[in-house]
Formats: sequence, structure tokens, C-alpha cells
Amino acid sequence: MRQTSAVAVLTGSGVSAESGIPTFRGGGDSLWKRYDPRELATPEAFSRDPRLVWEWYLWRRSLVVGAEPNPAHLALAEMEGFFSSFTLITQNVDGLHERAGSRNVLELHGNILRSRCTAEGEISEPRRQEVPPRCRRCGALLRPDVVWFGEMLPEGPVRAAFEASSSCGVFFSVGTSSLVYPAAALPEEARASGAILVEINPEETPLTRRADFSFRESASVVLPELVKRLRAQGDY
Ligand code: BJW
Repeated sequence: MRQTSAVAVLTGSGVSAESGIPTFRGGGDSLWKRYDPRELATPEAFSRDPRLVWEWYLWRRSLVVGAEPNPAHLALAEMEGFFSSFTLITQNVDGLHERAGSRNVLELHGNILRSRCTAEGEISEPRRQEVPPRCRRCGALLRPDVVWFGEMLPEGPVRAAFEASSSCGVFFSVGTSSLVYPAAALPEEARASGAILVEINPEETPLTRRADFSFRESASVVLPELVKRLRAQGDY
């Protein structure tokens, strides 16, 4: 890490697990545990039952609003100051990286705290209203401003994410199962461009064997330790 000035980090829901926000493929212990998130985060589920999907999102919003950034978010925010180029690419929709102080954040899958009009695309902030909520201007259904399976990711952040991945010296994949594309292609992009690949995840993933370093530990343990050691080297 001392030999590079450019670092890119891809995060997934595992980074927010210790802030009390459930991961996607982890089961979980809540009133929603009998629903599979993979079946609710789809345009088909929303067309079929917008009320059910909204209730799930309102529950998740309440968790996000009550959550605090954990030591992994804070360590990444501090790390940003150590490098002249530092790009934090996140699949998370909870905004915890920004709340921890990270500035150069690319949100690939949107933000759960915003709503979007299904007719006109207008973005609005959440407010108390009926479920499912409707657009104040045109009366069409609102939806969460997130990216569901089968939908395109926002073009600008995706382009910037591929650029950062192909031009970094070290690429971190943290707290993601590395199953969902196109985010899962970013570590390969980095590796193909010569970057060192580091994975931080307590579980093995399809990326583990491709990584140069694999820390089979929680992000909230590894990242603060890494920051501590970088800081102790004195150059930062
Ligand atoms: C810890 C931890 C701790 C726990 N510390 N770690 C190419 C090939 C194959 C398929 C496709 C492809 N291109 C497109 C597709 C289809 C699809 C896809 O990838 N499917 C795969 C499942 C096969 N992709 C899409 O549809 C994307 N759109 C697209 O590509 O458009 C073009 C296109 C359209 C149609 C056809 C073809 C192309 C859109 C993907 C949108 C994903 N949306 C969601 C929901 C967002 C909104 C919301 O939050 O509700 O994004 S789904 C869900 O998965 C969410 C997450 O961001 C994403 C990734 O999940 P993540 O973060 O990795 O969570 P988990 O739970 O899977 O893993 C958590 C990990 O943390 C685990 O490994 C734990 O071990 C670990 N962990 N505690 C560190 N303390």
C-alpha cells in the first residue's frame, strides 16, 4: 500500500452488518425472515404487490435511520486521507459511508432514503404518507430509488467505478458475496489492470481464490487494524 497512490474499495452489505443492517443472503432474525430479499428487490415483486415491497423498504429505512457507522465505515473514511486517489464504490443503499465521513463515494445501487416517481422519475425525500406512497405532483406510485435485479445501474457511477478499478494499485473487496453483477466484475477489472486484490470477508466467496490477500475476518476488525498500521508507519 505504501507503493501506490491510488486505492479503490468495493463494499457490500457485510460492511453494515455490524451496524445492525441485515445482509442480503444471510437469513436474519426479524419479522421479515420468511421473505427472501432476492425476491422482494425486483420490479416483478413491486408490480405484483407494491404494498408488500414498500412495507419491507419502510422497515429497512427505519433500521438505516437508527443505525450508526461502525469501525469499518470509520476506518475507510480515514483511509481516504492517506492516498491522493481513493474511490469508495458501494453496493449499499444505506448512506453509512457518507455519514462516516467518506467523500468520494460511488453508489452503484441507489439510496434507500430517496423515493422516485414511477411515471416521471422525479426524486423525493421520504415523508409520512399512505403505503404505497404516491407522487405529490402526478399521483403515480413512488418507488424506492434503488436498483433492482434486471435494471440498469446509474451510468455515471458505473463508468467512474470501472475507471477507478482499472487505474488503482490496490483494490479491496469488502463484505460482499461477489455474486451480483456488474459490481462483481470490478475486482477482475482491477486485477486485469495489474492491481493487488485484497478481500475482507469472514466467509469464502467466488473471489477468494483470485485474491492476492484474503482476510477471513470481520471488516470492523481488519480495517481499523490496517489503518492503525498505516498511521504508525508515519507517512500518512
Ligand atoms: C461480512 C461481515 C462482516 C457478513 N465483515 N463481511 C452477468 C452475469 C450473471 C448475471 C448477470 C450479469 N449481469 C447482470 C446479471 C443479472 C443480475 C445479477 O448479477 N445476478 C446474479 C445474482 C447472478 N444483475 C442485475 O440485474 C443488475 N443489473 C444489470 O446488470 O443490468 C444490465 C442487465 C439487465 C438484465 C440482464 C442482463 C444485464 C442489477 C443488480 C441490482 C442489485 N440490487 C440489489 C438490491 C438493491 C436495493 C436494495 O438494497 O434493496 O443490491 S440485490 C442485493 O445484492 C443488493 C446488494 O447491493 C447486492 C449485493 O449483495 P452483497 O452486498 O454482496 O450482500 P450479500 O448478502 O450477498 O453478501 C454479504 C457478504 O458479507 C457475505 O459474503 C458475508 O460473508 C459478508 N459479511 N458480515 C465483512 N462483519
